[in-house]
Amino acid sequence: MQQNDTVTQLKQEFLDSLEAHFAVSLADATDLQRYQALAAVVKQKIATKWRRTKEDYRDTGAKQVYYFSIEFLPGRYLRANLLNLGLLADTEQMMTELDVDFTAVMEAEVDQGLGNGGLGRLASDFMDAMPSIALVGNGNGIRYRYGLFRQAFINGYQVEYPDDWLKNDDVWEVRQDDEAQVVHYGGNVYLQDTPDGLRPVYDGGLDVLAVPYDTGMVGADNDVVNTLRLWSAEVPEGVKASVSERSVIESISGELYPDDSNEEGRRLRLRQEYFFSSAGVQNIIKHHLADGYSLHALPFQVAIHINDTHPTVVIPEMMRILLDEHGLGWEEAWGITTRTVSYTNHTLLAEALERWSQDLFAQELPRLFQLIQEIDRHHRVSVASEHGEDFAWRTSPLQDGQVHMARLAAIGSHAINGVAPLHSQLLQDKVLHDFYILWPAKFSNKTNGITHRRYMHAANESLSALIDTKIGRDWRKLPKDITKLRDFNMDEAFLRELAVVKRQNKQRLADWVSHNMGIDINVDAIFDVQIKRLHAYKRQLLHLLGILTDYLALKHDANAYVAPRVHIFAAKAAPSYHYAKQIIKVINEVANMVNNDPAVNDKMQVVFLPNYGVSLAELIIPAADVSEQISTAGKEASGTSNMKLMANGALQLATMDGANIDIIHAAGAENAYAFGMDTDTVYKHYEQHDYSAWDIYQNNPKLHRVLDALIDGTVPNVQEEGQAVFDSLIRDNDEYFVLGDYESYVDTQARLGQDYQNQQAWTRKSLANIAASGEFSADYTVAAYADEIWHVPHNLLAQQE
Ligand code: 26M
Repeated sequence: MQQNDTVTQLKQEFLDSLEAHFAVSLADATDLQRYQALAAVVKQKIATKWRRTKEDYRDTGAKQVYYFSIEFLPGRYLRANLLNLGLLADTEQMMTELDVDFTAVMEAEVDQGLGNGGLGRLASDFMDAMPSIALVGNGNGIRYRYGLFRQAFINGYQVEYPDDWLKNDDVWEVRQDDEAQVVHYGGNVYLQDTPDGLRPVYDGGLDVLAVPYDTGMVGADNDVVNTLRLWSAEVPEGVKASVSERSVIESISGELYPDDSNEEGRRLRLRQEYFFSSAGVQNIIKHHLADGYSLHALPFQVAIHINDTHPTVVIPEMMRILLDEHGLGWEEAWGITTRTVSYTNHTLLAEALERWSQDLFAQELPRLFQLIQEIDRHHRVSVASEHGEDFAWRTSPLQDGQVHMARLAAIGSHAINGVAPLHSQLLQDKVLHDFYILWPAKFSNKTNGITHRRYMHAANESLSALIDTKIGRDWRKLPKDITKLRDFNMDEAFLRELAVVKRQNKQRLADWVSHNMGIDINVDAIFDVQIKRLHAYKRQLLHLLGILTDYLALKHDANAYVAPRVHIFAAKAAPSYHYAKQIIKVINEVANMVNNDPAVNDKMQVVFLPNYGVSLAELIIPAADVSEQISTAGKEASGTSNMKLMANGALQLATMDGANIDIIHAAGAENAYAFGMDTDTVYKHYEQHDYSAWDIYQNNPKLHRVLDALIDGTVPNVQEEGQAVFDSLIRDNDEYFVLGDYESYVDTQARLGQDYQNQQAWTRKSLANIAASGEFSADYTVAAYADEIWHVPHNLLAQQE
């Protein structure tokens, strides 16, 4: 066995840590103890770099970026941290030498799920990218006591269990008592004349102590460790709170809201938004002043970015601090605030644009409400003369008894961006058009990105290693360099090796499915993957209609040609989203029917993996052949699983929506399967009211039969749910144009199935996707934010197009 000093030292540290923490030998230690002991060793290595980074930022007076997000979705840290520290290979070797199952050790770590989906995971990808390009950027969010629910299926129905993620302590976090902040809610507020001008006087209300827990965000192959700060709600010291008062306070960081789309106007949710926004801003300003800077220097020292509208209250909160606590005038405070804050929009769905009842808002945050009234007044005055009363009305934060958060964010920030070119265009043309008229220069696009480190180098180690053998390792620092792989697309030996890697990854997933679900899936079949939140607009239903089409074809004609496929779903539905849960039930029943029918079994299987999250994504994505990205055009802001799947060599079956468009463009149209209506067609139907699901149903016999299968007992055990799905399509005229895209979808699937049979040609297309994935690295995304919005330095080398 090869001797390596790092491995020898690591081994000693690991064994010492086991003894120090648990007083056990390796042989007697559980996987959890092994995990915690190893994590403690890693944390020690991070700590030195972390301290130095913090000292360096303080000593150089570097401008700081703060990324405010109501969600972060980190998943597991151990493997990603080892990778970024350059210790993954050595740790693997150590575990081999010790005869320890390293996978089992890593799986003992809890998957930290303090987010719902794309938005939260994007925030965590940015937390990986920022230190990796030596950008001074920190996260600011909520340390929910319970994260997103754990999902199980019982009789095909989704059942939710609490996510008690702190049961075993979080090894990575550091509680920072001396950084705690008081956040105030409710009560009455009066303005009193004082020698310094009008000052608010508070009467009653609730004080909550925000205690931060910091986690080091480790840069890849450098010495930078940034900070993710998550706030926890506690009773302030010295306050005598009754049991019920205590529980009101602690509920503020008690649990993550499991809904990522519907505006759910709950009081507690507003309290959560204010909680981390206020604690974060107070803390930032406190440090800014302690470091000796003037408040006027704030926009030069600090950039606050708000991830969607959930932290929009930072705008009035900053005004409150500058006006009430530091006596600045309105205009100077407004200038400082707007030049500090920037805003990203993440949705085009009208029902997801946040609005709060003014009554509720005024009860919970009375002083902020006064300030929003003042912002509203200033806004109306400044736009009415030039653009008219109606325009002023439409764009005002306060309208019809509601506070419109996107309007407030647009008015109170100096930059507004969408997350893919189409999305940014639609923001300018439709959703935020009035604001674009007012301030065109505020608007830009910043296409989302992903971290290849987690989704490729860590989750698909053998793929990255194989690529290294062809183009060296520099592409890991400069992801666009992966285009050099294109030189090898005629290298047949290489294509075979790529296919071997894919097959191993498919086998790994098949083993998991066999072990956890008792279903043996065919690794020679196409792994056709759709993994994302369950939403009507994402159209898992279209995929399901495709499955039923194949099923009925095989049942009615034993000689029908259907390329063997394993359909793989994973998705959580919001607990209150009844329709989404009905779709889950129908998919599960179809899966049961198909998987237990020997007449079709060798041609098709359907598996719905429970409890989708970051860790399951890391298992599924490397195994995917096909990436289903089939949202109604104009609905998906960007998508990010599309990028992760592409980087792992899956071919897109996709509508021209969100970043799908850019992925198809980068990979080449011949290396993807685009289908369906485009955005213009969708909008024309809206304008002309000429879409008829009924007509499509009547005129397409194949589709007719598929839909009838939902309600005539063909699919068993879905009396109610099958009818509900049928009604949404036919009676309610199919809001998301599933039937309108059906024909195009099944035709494209058929062509794809044919193409897959030529393995070499298919692998060449797969290679084209991998080789084009570099531009979707979050390193570039974050660098673009840094250059164009935050105005902070970084060390990512600018690259030629
Ligand atoms: C709202 C209020 C209070 C608490 C939470 C929310 C909330 C949380 C998440 C609302 C929406 C949330 O998520 C929306 C989301 O995930 N959007 C997705 O963002 C991705 C990253 O930009 C895009 O790739 C997806 O297209 C977009 O759907």
